[in-house]
Amino acid sequence: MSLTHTTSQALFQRAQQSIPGGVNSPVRAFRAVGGQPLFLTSAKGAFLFDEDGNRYLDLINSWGPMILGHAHEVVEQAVRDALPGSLSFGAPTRREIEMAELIISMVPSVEKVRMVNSGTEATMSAIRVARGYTGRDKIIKFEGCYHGHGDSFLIAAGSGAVTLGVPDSPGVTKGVANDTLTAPYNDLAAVQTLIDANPTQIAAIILEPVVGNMGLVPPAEGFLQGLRELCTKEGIVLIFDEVMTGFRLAKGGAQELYGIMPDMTTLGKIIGGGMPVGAYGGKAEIMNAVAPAGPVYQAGTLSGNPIAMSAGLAALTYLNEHPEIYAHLQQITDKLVNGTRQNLQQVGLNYTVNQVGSMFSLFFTDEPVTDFTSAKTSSLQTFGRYFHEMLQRGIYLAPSQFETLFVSAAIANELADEYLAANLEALQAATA
Ligand code: KE4
Repeated sequence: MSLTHTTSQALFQRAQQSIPGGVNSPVRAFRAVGGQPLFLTSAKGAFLFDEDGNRYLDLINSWGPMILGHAHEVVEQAVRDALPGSLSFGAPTRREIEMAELIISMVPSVEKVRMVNSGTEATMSAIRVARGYTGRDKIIKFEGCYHGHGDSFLIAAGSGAVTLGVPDSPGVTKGVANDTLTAPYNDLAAVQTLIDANPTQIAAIILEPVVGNMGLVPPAEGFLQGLRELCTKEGIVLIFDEVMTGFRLAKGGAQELYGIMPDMTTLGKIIGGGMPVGAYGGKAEIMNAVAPAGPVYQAGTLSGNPIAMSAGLAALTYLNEHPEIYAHLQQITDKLVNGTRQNLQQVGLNYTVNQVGSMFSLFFTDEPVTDFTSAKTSSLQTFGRYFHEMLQRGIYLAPSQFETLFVSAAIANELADEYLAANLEALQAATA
């Protein structure tokens, strides 16, 4: 049965007349996998519905936020309750205090937190604060990690940047690029070399404590602890970018899972329950450098927006009060990953599958994937064929090899079976 996409195709033609590339975020355009993007109309639980009436099992979940599943009653009701009170004031509200207090109670290292409107705003602001707090200019990031589209991060960036072949984007000035040093992920020696070559000049090291943006790459044994020790020794601010991992890998994110305390944490995605919310926080001593408490300026018209806070508070409160969700996510994702490995064996393939909690990636390479270089040994052509074979079977994957999949609590065992049946057929078809 071949799904038809005629309405999506017509909408995509029309969209390209008024929106660059027809999309409001590049990775959505299917450039990495070929074909044309689907235009969606609605979603409920584990399913998405497109303009042609097709139903898909969702393994992106809006790139992470929809951990409870789509249109969850608790989040929807919270938004309905907030709507009559106007959408925005641009003045402080009680809900922002409740949100800050809840984040501080859930994320081990956060003593103070500032709300913003996206993960990019959170990471841009966090490095500015680290630079202002230390008086130093340079930062270290890791090849293949993505921290949003801030100029300082579009150097050897992952996610959509590498998917589109622009890991170093035009428009980023040499001055900015000179202050961003890069090292291979999981390579402590390379970090030490950069520190030795730039004594007392490095303000921050920022990383995805579990990488999602080159596909899923876990931290090697001792990597996070090693970075923690280096930063403590050198007076460098250690920033965990938990925009993806925050509230997903545990209530307290990767820092809870691995027991490592960063100096600052950036958050996004799940924090807004599907609404545009980001946040950055950390040690009070550092966060007190943020205006108006301190001199480092950062602002936002819609920061702490009452509707967005209502959605985020509902989602985080539900996760905080239902820790059994994390056990369910682990069980379902283990089933998906173990089943995929069995399918690979059945079709005689030795591809790599990486997983941490409810995030996983199938890499179309026989090599272990531990950093950007090894991730890039994947066959993008075979991945593209596999992506469309799964789409035709009603499974909606991330349209890029260099993205992770996100499991939602709405995916139950029988849906995992549906995924695995499609996975076996799609692997056979894509590699025939
Ligand atoms: P946003 O500005 O997109 O809210 O967050 C940027 C960001 C920061 N840090 C990490 C670790 C991230 O993964 C992201 C954004 N993730 C991508 C998915 N790889 C968002 C999807 C997109 O770009 O459309």
